[in-house]
Amino acid sequence: LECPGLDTATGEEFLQEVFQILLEEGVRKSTDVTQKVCDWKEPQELRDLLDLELRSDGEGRERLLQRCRDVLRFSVRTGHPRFFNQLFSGLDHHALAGRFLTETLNTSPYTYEVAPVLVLMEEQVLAKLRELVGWSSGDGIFAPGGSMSNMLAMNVARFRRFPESRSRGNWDLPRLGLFASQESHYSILKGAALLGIGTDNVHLVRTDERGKMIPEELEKEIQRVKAEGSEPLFVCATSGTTVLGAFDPLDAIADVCARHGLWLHVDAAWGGSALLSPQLRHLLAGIHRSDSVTWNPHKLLMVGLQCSAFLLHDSSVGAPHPEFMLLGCLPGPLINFGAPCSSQGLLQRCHGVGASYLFQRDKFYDVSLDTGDKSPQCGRRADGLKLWILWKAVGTRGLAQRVERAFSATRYLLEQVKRREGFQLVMEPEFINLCFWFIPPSLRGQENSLEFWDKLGKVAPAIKEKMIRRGSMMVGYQPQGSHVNFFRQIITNPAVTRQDLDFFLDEIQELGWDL
Ligand code: ABU
Repeated sequence: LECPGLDTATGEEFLQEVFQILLEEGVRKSTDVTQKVCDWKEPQELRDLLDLELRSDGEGRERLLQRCRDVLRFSVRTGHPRFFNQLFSGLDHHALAGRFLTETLNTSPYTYEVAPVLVLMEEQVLAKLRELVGWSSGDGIFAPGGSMSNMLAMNVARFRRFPESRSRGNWDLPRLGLFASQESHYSILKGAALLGIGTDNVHLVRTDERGKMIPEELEKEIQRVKAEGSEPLFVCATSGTTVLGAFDPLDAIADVCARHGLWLHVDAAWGGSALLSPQLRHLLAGIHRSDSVTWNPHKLLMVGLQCSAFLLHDSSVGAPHPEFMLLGCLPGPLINFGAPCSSQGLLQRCHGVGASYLFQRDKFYDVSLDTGDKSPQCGRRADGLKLWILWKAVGTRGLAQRVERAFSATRYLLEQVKRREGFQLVMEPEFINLCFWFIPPSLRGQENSLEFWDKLGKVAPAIKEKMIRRGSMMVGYQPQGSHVNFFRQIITNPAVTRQDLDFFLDEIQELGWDL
């Protein structure tokens, strides 16, 4: 113990080299259109190549640097202009700088004392997102992904209606009813299971041919569920569904919720960023009438995984949950020394426990900045910093341009899909999700035959396999409702050019030609 147990000089030299590798392989090559999007290996081949076994002795510098290169080499280049596989893609240098800063700081923004800068940035970013929703007050917290943000919404909605459920659980609650559209994100079902509400109590409301929730069907479902003796609680509307990119009619849904006194949550994980664009924000008209919103800037704004904001309209203050006070009075590991907090926001009343080792009330600074108890998490990533730095770099206008460019790129591709023989739209896109089939020459003209759709459903997976093995690009496909497998093209990366989009269609045509 006489000397430090870490060799910092060698560590810094190693890091210098890793930074070079990151810049060369992780940033430059990963975004270079002349490089492959992925270097496909079968799992066992990759296991062998990576030499994954963890041994008793450590390895030398050169070997470790090679391992760092291998991580980048054999991973998918999500920043590549021809990676269209997910709702996230691209590489923003400023946001990446934010991610480096976050990683280097290695702290959790649960208290101001360990993360002063990050807590204030998070506060600012959340306030700005709320302002774009149309709220002048409220609360919020960053969560690990949109699914968790949606689950927070369900939990807060239940707590507001039944505050005693926090301590007593679900056992003496009425049977609750949750409502979301047939096209809603699967996290609503997962959340219902996780919170003990039960997936049987999630009522999937019919959508129209564009994938939008039908408000009259919502009304009918609520009436039906009430008649069966359940208590409707929560409606999740979706602004930008995962596959079709559909936007539910928020104003009409808000009317239904107001009539029945239901919590309205908007899952705008994907479409929320349209609020930045004066031309596109009409897609979310009525969002200001909601109680809570999920918004993932890591998708369309290219902030980097992960950055999911849970935004809450409620700005009521009240006494902490009795449990919070109780823990402050009893001896035990969670004793909260200091004066009990007299007023807390809904998020903190719902989740706060006041652990004595983090949230002491007798600190010398404004403890309302100790925001960690608003979250069910303890350790939490500081996901606001990278968005703050990106916002500083490009401004609100730059963020809006990013959204509008993605929209324009989709319109260009749409025109090309309509023009080219063999490409067939699933439907006119409302947003950035372009859904289409490629019909190989062997199937053309057979649209009325019995096997046509069966055979067409096998085309997208076959083309996808070929493109991954070739490493030329990546795009997602899925079946949806009565539609057999089709491609879902998503362009969020501003590095994508018209040439990339032409290449995209040429490549599908080439890979699917002989199927
Ligand atoms: N949360 C849904 C994201 C899935 C996708 O990237 O397609």
